[in-house]
Amino acid sequence: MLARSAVRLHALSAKRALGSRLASTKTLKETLQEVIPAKQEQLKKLKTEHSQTVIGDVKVENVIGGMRGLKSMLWEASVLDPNEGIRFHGMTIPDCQEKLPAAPGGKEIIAESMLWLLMTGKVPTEAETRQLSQELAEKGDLPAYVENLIDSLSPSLHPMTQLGIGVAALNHDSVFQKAYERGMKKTEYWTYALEDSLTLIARLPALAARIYRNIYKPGNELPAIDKSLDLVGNYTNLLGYGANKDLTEYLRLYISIHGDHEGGNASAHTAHLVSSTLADPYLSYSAALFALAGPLHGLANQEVLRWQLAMQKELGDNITHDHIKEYLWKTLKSGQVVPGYGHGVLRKSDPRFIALQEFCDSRPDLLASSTIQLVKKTFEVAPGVLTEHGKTKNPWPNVDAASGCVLYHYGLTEFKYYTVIFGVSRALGALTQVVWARALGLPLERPKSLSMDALQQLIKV
Ligand code: CMX
Repeated sequence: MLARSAVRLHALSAKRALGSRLASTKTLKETLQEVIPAKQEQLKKLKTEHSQTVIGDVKVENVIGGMRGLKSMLWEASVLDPNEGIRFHGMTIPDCQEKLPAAPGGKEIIAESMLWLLMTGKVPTEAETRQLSQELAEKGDLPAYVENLIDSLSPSLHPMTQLGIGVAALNHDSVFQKAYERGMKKTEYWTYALEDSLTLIARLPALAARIYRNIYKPGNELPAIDKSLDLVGNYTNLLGYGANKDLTEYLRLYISIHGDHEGGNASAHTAHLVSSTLADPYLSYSAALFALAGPLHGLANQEVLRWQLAMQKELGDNITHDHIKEYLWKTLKSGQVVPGYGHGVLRKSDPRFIALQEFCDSRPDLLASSTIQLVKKTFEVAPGVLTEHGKTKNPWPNVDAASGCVLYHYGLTEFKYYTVIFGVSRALGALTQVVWARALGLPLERPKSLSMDALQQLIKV
């Protein structure tokens, strides 16, 4: 009974949303409906004609080395080149900056245009982007039961733990889960996965901002979602920084270019694995957030700032290149990693780091900031030190070497919160995959594991 009324509600709200849109503008769902059949056909062909074609070897180093480099997952939205960095459906970050619509009055890519590109492989028009913003803003309010749940959590609980809890609880309203219980057809899976994914993305700003308010600004009033704003415009507003147009533009850029980084990174892979069990998008993305909360992954942006502030505290104001060198060696000799440097796949400077540096270079206040200057100076020294140290395969900076420091400059100084912003961003790519995995009918993930004895047996053969 409950299941049927939830499904009816889903159909009704979709109809209502459709009614209020511009008649000539296609929705994201309608555009997906058009592009899915060709992709399904492409997969069918690959399956029937090339299932047995060998594309690589499995070496012992893959099995004991965290599966690095093993080509074993289908991921449509983006591909990571070790030297050139990320491409979203073939588009580089500068391509996206040139072609994807910005917010009215803004210049940077917005989450909606990136989401449209990731989902459909197409550059959205201005009208399609605005319509998606409107759709998300209309779905953006948090249900009262999630507000109460988040308000009941201890402010000492890490913001990422709170985010994961909130996202998991949102599955109370999952239309995918309700439709599955009702016995939907496999061909319908993706439509419900899309509906849940859009609702989740829409609700992330209110959830993430509530966590921020509760922990750092208790007693502050949270504004209502502004139906005329884009997702990140609303997020900055809810965080209490809406008046800072530069910070809003920075977050638009950061959240868009950080939205997907192909499928093998721990958070994206976790979402894909969990959703392959047909767990709904909320549960799948909640699991991903706990992978993101690890210091070798998403927590690195918080760690970069902690590391940099400790360096500033120890070395004072006039920090020279030699000082930084010494501090880097001290970090390495104490057995710690240098946060913000190195990468599992990249072998050059991360283009996301470069895009954030360019953002800083275009603003005099950022250029004059001692925090941002220290990021630059560290970049001038760290690759040399890491190369001399000789362990990391990539001595160059990743996106996190810069991301948190810009937030810090703009007054968002609570760095334990930074990974939450990463979590809002990565939903774009991880949930795109959840929708496509259902549209393509990808199966349950189940790689073969081996014990050391079993591995040795195989080596003998
Ligand atoms: N500082 C010191 N040592 C480093 C290092 C760094 N920044 N990066 C790698 N190494 C070390 C590794 O710890 C490893 O040492 P052991 O052999 O003793 O285990 C060795 O170099 C080889 O590692 P690698 O193959 O180059 O890198 P991995 O694929 O194993 O790890 C990453 C990649 C990102 C976890 C690692 O470079 C690192 O810890 N960087 C610092 C944390 C960070 O910035 N993370 C953010 C990643 C960005 C993202 O999540 O998207």
